[in-house]
Amino acid sequence: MVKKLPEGLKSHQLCPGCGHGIILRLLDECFEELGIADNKIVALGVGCSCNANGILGGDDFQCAHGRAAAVATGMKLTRPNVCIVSYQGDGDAYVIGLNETLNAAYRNENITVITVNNANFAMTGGQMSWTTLPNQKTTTSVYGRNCDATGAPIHVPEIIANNFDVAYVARASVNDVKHINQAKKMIKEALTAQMNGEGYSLVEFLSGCPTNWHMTPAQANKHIEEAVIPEYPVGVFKERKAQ
Ligand SMILES: Cc1ncc(C[n+]2csc(CCOP(=O)(O)OP(=O)(O)O)c2C)c(N)n1
Ligand code: SF4
Repeated sequence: MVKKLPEGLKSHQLCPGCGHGIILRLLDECFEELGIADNKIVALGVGCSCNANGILGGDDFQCAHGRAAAVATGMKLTRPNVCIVSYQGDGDAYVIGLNETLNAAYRNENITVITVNNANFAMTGGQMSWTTLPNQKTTTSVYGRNCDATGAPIHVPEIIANNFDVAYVARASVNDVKHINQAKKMIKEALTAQMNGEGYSLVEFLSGCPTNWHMTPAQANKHIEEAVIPEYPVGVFKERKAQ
């Protein structure tokens, strides 16, 4: 069965096997199915996430690197009835923009943050990120990440869920059909939490980057199952329904 593409979705220039394409399609499907395709703005991080600019239907805004959660906060305060979503890579949201990410969660801003964790700074050529796995080779950890020197992989969803009074936090994966179906439900829960005024929601996606991982798309999906998910468990970490 061929599934109809969401109305506004356009073709893209991402690498074959890149997780961004699947995540953006899921996002567009959720906007359409929740009836908010014409009542949402996406605040874009800098990175391969910028490609969303030409893919997603409707309004988006290109933010400075790391600042999408702060921009989304401003959008929501001035347009409280519009669904506001930030779409950011792990380097954008968890390294250069960690301050903005945590502060928006700390204040329980009524926005939805989508992060794409591909364990590296992809757009700039595959440098080490805070999410890079122990011993993972990148262009700035050529012998493999040494956590004694660099610190260990960061688990931002767990930090937020365990410390802040927010509405919804989850981690998804798009490496196989089972996870893709689960991921779509998580996006809908996060967007619904915002539309119900429950507060901050975040969904992190584990996403393959075959180009910088030097793998085929199939190898990248297998790598997510065998190496990435054991470090970053998939699941719902916080779910608060409206009182
Ligand atoms: C202030 C600033 N510093 C650095 C850069 C260079 N830069 C552009 S994209 C990027 C990495 C993005 O990585 P990530 O957020 O993980 O997204 P990905 O490309 O992996 O999807 C960097 C460092 C920039 N554009 N602006
Ligand atoms: S470099 Fe990686 S994250 Fe960027 S488009 Fe290619 S596969 Fe996707």
